[in-house]
Amino acid sequence: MKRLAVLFTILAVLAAALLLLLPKGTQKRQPDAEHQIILGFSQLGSESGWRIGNTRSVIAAAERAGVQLMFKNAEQKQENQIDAIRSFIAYQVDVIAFAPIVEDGWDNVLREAKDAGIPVICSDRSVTLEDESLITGFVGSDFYQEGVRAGEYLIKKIAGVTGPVRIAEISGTLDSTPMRDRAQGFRDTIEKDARCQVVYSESGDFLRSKGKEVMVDVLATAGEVDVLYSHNDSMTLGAIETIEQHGIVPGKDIIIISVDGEQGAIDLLKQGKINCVVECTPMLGDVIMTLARRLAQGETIDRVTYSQETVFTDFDEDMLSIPPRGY
Ligand code: GYE
Repeated sequence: MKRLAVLFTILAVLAAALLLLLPKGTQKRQPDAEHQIILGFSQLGSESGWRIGNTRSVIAAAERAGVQLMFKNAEQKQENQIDAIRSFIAYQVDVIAFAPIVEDGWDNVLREAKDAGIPVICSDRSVTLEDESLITGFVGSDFYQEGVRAGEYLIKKIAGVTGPVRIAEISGTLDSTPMRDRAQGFRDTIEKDARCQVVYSESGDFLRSKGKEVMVDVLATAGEVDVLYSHNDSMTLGAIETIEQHGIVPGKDIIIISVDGEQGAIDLLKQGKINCVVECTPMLGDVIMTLARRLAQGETIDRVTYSQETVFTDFDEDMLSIPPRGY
C-alpha cells in the first residue's frame, strides 16, 4: 500500500512537471459555455464625441450580452493602458479587448497576455507587432479607405477648377492607426491630380481644442488655403470656430472635409459649413461581444472584421433625411 502511495505521488509530481514544461502560450484556459464571460476592456480616453459614443456602445452591448465588463479608461496615456491590461491578466479575465492609442510598444504586455492564455482583440485601432499571433483579431474601420474616400470626394468637388488646390491637413494623434492610414489613403488618392498640394499638416490630437488652435496656425502661416482635411469631427468643429472668427465662410471659402460622422458634423453639413463627412462608426460594442464569446468558447475568429461605412456630402440630394447618428 505504502509503495502504491509513493508511486502515485511520483506520478503526480511528474505530471505537474510536464505541465510546467509545456510552452507557456499553450496552457489554454478551459473553454466553458456556462460561466459568465469576463471581458477586460481598455479604452484609450475620452478625446472626442466619437470616443464617448464608442464607450457607450461597449458598455451597453456588454449589458445586453450578459458579459461581465471590467472597463478602464486610460485618459490618453499608453502607460495606463499597459497597466490596465496587466490588471486584467492578474484578474484572469476570459478575453481582453483594447483600443490602442498608438501602434507601437505593445509587444511585452501582449506577450504576457498570451502566456497567461488570454486572447486579445484590438478594437478600433491596431498595433504593429513582431509576433502577429499576440493578438487574435481586429475589429473596427478601414482607415485607409476612409482617406481614399476623402480624396475621391475632393477630386469630384474640384472638377473644372484650374490652378493649384492648396490643402491644409489637421491630423489625428501621431502614430495612431487612423492618423497614419487616413493621411496615406488621402495622399495616395490625390497625388494622381497635379493640382492638389498638401501645403500644411499638423496633428490636432483628435481634440476639439487643438483643432481650434492648429487652425489659427494654418491661417497665420500657410497662406491661402482652399481645403481643410481634418482627421476627425471634433477637430473640425474647433477649426470651424477659428475660421468663422476670422470672417472666412467655412464650406464656401474653404472646402471642409471631415471624418467620423458625429451628429454635430452632420448638422454643419446640412447648414453648408462642412462639405464632406466620411463616416467612421464607433458602434463596435455588439461585434466585440460576439467575438469575445467565440474566443471564450475556444473558437477562432477572423483576423479582421471591418465596419460597413459610407460618405455624406454636399452632393447628396437626400442629405436632409440622414437619420440621427447616436454619437
Ligand atoms: O476618428 C476620433 C477618435 O480611433 C477611429 O479616434 C478612432 C478615432 C476617431 O478620437 O474621433
